[in-house]
Amino acid sequence: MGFLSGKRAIIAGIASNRSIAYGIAQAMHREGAELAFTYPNERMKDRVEKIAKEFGSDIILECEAGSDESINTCFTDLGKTWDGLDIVVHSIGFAPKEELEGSIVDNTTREGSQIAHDISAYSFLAMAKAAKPLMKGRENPSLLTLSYLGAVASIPNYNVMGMAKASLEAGVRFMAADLGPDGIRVNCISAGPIRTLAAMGIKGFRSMLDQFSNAAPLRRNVTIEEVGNAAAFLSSDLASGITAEIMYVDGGYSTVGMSGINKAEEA
Ligand code: NAD
Ligand code: 0WE
Repeated sequence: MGFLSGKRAIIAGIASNRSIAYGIAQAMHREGAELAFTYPNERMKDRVEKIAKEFGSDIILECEAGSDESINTCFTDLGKTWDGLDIVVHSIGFAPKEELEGSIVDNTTREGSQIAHDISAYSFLAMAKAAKPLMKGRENPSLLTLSYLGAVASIPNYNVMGMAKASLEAGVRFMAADLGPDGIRVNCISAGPIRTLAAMGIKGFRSMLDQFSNAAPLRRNVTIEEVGNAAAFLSSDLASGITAEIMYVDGGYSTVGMSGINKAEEA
């Protein structure tokens, strides 16, 4: 019996089988959770439906992170199928592409900043608001979101997304304080860079992966399977004492002040 058997989870943010949310679905499915999935718009519906089937699920619901109506309808409809909910996974991030290159001071716009914060940070709170009635009174319910090192340290080109992730991580702490008395835990995984759709077309991503694997204590990149396993743990009764946590699944990269000899020199 898996450590999530009897748990019901809704997963937002699957776009492909390379998505971090896909790795999370794999791990949660393996550990016995029942899964529901969201898609942002009609264009993505068929893809998500196919992936849901892989995990034995036919619960797919529209959830556009920028719309309260869409988010509320999603959870109201989920409540018609499930009488309770144990796990919410928010694996959504977005900024207009032009915001993610060059000088943050020159290139960030008020509108771009609003979009980045709305979709990447506020939407986690909006989903918590809508999910709360279904989660109250369950055993060890929990919310989980995904962040990146750019929340706490500057990274070339990540720019306004770093500001949005800082807001997301602060939200994790405030939401944990607020929902803790109801028994609801709120946690975050800060993942190392992974080649997903959201990483496609980011200039120099290849060299970022190389830099990362040269400097990280584990001397390699991390996978969606590894993030998935940590997510399954944090969402399980095994983590019943853990809330407001930002857990790094990054091979130790974030703790290195200066990296040692690189791979080329090691060889
Ligand atoms: P991905 O492209 O597979 O997933 C991003 C998801 O966000 C997609 O499913 C997309 O549909 C969804 N999304 C975007 N705008 C939306 C909207 N308005 N409404 C609803 N959904 C919307 O990429 P990923 O790398 O798996 O990203 C998942 C999360 O992980 C993001 O929060 C990202 O910031 C974070 N993250 C990614 C990396 C990385 O290197 N890939 C590292 C650390 C954290
Ligand atoms: O959070 C992310 C991805 C964020 C992201 C990516 C895109 C690309 C397509 C947000 N919005 C968009 N909008 C688009 O139109 N990551 C952690 C991956 C990532 O993105 C970077 C990175 C890393 C790492 C962007 C610049 C620098 C590093």
